[in-house]
Amino acid sequence: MAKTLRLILGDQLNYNHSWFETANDKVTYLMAEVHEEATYTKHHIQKISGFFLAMRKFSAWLTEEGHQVIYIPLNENKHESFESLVPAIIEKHNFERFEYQFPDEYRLDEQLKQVEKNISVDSKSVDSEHFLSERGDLEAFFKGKKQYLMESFYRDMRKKHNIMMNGKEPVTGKWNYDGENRKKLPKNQSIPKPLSYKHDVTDIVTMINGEGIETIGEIHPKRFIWPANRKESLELLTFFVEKCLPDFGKFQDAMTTSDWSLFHSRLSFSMNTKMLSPIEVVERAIEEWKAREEEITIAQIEGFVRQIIGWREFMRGIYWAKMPEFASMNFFEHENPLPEWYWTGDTKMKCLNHSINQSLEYAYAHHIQRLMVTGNFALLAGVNPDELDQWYLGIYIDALEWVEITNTRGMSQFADGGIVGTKPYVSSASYMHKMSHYCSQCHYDHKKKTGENACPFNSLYWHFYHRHQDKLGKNPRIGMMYRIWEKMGSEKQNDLLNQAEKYLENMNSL
Ligand code: FAD
Ligand code: DLZ
Repeated sequence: MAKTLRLILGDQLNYNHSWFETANDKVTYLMAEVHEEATYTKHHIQKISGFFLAMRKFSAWLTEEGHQVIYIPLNENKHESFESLVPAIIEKHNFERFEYQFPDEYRLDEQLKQVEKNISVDSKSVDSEHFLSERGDLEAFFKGKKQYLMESFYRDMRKKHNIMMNGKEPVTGKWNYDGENRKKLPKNQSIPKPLSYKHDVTDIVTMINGEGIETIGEIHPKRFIWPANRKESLELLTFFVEKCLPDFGKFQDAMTTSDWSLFHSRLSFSMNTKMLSPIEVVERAIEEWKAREEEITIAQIEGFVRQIIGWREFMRGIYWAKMPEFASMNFFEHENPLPEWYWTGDTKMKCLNHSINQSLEYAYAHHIQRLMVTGNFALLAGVNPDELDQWYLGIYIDALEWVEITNTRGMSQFADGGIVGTKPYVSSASYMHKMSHYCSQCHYDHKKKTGENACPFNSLYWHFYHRHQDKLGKNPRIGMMYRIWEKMGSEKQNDLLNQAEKYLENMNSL
C-alpha cells in the first residue's frame, strides 16, 4: 500500500467509519484547526470551542486505537486553509496518496477538488458513511417534478429503510402526526433539567482569543456544556429517549421563558459532527417507544423520526441539488440590514429578546424559536438573506452550511421562491401568543395592531403580504389572507401600513 494521508474534517468525527476498523502503519490521519474554518463566518465561541474539543478528543481516540495522527492546533497552523495545508503536509512527509471523505459543505468540496488537481500524488474521496441517503438521491427522486415535497420524500425514506412500517403501510396506518405536535406548554408543566457537561475549555478559548479570532456569544470556559465525544453523545441520546421523548411531539412547537430546550434532544451537534449517526438515533428512539408504548405515544416518536429521516435528509438533498445557486437566492429582493439587536438580544420584544439571549448564552435555540421568532421577524422586516445566513451560520453550535442555509433561505425566508416550502412561514402576534409564554411578559401588546405599544409582528405581517402581493397573490395556500386584507378597507389598511413603516424606520430601537 502506498504511504497515504487521510484528511478528517471537524464535522467528520465518525467513530464507526470503516477507515478506522484496523490500524495500518502506511496510513496517517490529518486533523487541523484552520483559520479559514474558524473565520468563514463570525462563529459563536461555544461553536469553535466545541468543534476543537471534539476534534481533539477524536484525535486522542484514534491514537489510542493505534492509528497514526497528525493533529495541528490553531496556534501552530501556519496555513490559512486546507487548500494550502494539505499539499504542504503531503510534500513534507512524502505521502504517495491522498484520501478524504466527501465534505458536507460545497465550499470545502470545491476546495478539496482543487487540492486534488494541485497535488502530484494519486487521490480519492470516499463516503462519510453517515447519512441514510446519498447526495444525489433527492434530486433523482423528484426528477421531472416541479416541487420538492418533504412528505413524499419522508414516506419514501420510511419505506426504503423499513422504519415503523407494516409491509408497505405505516405501522399505525397513518404517516404523519404533525397535527398533534402543536400544544402550548401548561404553566405548571415539569421539564427535565437538561443534561449538561462541565468540560474545561480554558486553553482552547485562550488560544482562540490569542489568535485574534472574532467570536460572538458567551462561554463558561470551565463548564462547557456540550457533549464532546461519542460516549457523551450516547449519554445525551439516552437522556433524551428516557426523559424527553414521552413529551417531545406534543410540545415540539411550544415556547417558554422558563427553559431553553424543553423536550428537544439537543442532538444536532452530535449528529452534525457525526459522533452519532442518524440511523442509530432513530433506532434507539424506536426501541424506547416499543418498550414504553403506553407512555410514548405514536405522535411523539413519529414527530421525532420525521425530523431526522425526513427533514434532515431532505435538507441535505436540496443542498446538493441546488448549490451553488441556492446561496444567492433572494426571491423577495429583501435588502434591509439585520437589526443590530440580533447580536445583543437588546430588544423590548420579549420573544426575540428571549430567543436571542438564549442563543448567545447556549449557542442553541429550538426549531420554533429559529423559525417563528428570529426567522419570522427577519422575513417580515425584509432583512437581506445574506446577512441572516451569516447570523444563523455563526450563532448555533450545530450550524453547518448544508443544513443552515436550506433552513434559513429555504424554509424560513422563502428566498428560494418555494423549493423547500410551499408558502412563507410568517405569523402575527396571535401565533406567538398561542404557542408561547412570551406575550404576557412583553412590553408590547400582542392584541394591538396599531397605536402605542402595538406588537410589531401585527402590522409588519400585513405590510409583508401587501408589499409582496405580486409574488404571493396567486399562491393558493395564501389566498385567504389576501381576502381578509381586501375586506379590511383602505382606512384600516393604511393605519397598518403606516404603523409598519414607522417600525421599519426605527428597527434598531424596537
Ligand atoms: P430536535 O427538535 O430534538 O430534533 C431532532 C433532530 O431532528 C435535530 O437534532 C436535527 O438533526 C433534526 N431536525 C429537526 N428539524 C430539522 C430541520 N428543519 N432541518 C434539518 N434537521 C432537522 N439545524 C441544524 O442542524 N443546523 C443548523 O444550522 C440549522 N439552522 C436552522 C436555521 C433555521 C432558520 C431554522 C428554522 C432551522 C435550523 N435548523 C438547523 C433545524 C432545527 O432548528 C435544528 O436542527 C434543531 O433545532 C436542533 O435542535 P435539537 O437537536 O434539539 O432538535
Ligand atoms: C466548524 C469548524 C470550525 C469552527 N473549525 C474547523 C477547523 O478548524 N477544522 C476543521 O477541520 N473543521 C472545522 N469546522 C468544521 C468545518 O467547517 C466543516 O468540516 C465544513 O464546514 C464541512 O462541512
